[in-house]
Amino acid sequence: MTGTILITGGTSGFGAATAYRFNAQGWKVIITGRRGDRLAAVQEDLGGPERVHTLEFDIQDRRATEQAMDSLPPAFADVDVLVNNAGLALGREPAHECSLDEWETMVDTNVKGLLRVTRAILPGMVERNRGHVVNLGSVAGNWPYPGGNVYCASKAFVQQFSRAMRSDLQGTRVRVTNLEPGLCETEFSVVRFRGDQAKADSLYEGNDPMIPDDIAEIIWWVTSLPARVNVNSLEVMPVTQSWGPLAVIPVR
Ligand code: NDP
Ligand code: 8X3
Repeated sequence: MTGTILITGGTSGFGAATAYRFNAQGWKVIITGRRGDRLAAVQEDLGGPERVHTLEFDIQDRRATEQAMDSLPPAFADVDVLVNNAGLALGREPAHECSLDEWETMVDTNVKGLLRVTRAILPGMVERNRGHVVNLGSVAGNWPYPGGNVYCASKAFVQQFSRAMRSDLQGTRVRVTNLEPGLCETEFSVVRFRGDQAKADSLYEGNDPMIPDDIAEIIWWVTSLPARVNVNSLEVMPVTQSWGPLAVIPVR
């Protein structure tokens, strides 16, 4: 089967890897992001404008997002798979020391951006009675950790929104999956540590993290299962990662 996939955040990491994975299977690909040079490079690499349509906008901007979704040319307008992937974490400080601006950036991107794109694309899927929304949740939506605060909360939102959307879509053939990865080496940590590459590298070094192709393969798998099957949620970690004990420490 081939079709059209829209991937938000297609300029790096999971999004770019997913664009390559689906392109290799003959799918038409729409990628979005703020970095126009990256969008152009992926488009050129994957066969040009007939195979890849690019949309350059900031997903925090509601009007720009709606305009971008409305601008899809007819050849790319019937989206079969939507991967709500654009997102970020900013900082690892405890809640009482965090920047309110950074908290709002995470909410505007991970929560509001995802809602805006979904609201624009979902009606067409329901009308055509086919489609699959894959949301990028995270282990952070399942398990709290120190310094995760708003990032964890944003991914918990994505998890529950995915489930609730499934309930709304019952009776249609539109599928919803919340994919919940753990440690995977992308630009995610450089962004989180505000450009500190050494700090980001130290998180991955020696830990054999997952790589973006692993996630792209999982997205390919969940979307190519028989149409009767819906993977509701899927948590994946590198073998090197698991849970820690609940913490008990004396109060000061
Ligand atoms: P990357 O930093 O490599 O990619 C993030 C993507 O999101 C980029 O394409 C970026 O595009 C896009 N993006 C971020 N902010 C905006 C914005 N304001 N407007 C438009 N696009 C935006 O990270 P990952 O590939 O790792 O992350 C992808 C998703 O997976 C995120 O939602 C993340 O939370 C989640 N995730 C990541 C994990 C990991 O360990 N890496 C684990 C679990 C979940 P551009 O900068 O060009 O705008
Ligand atoms: C990214 C995984 O553990 O850094 O969503 O929050 S984690």
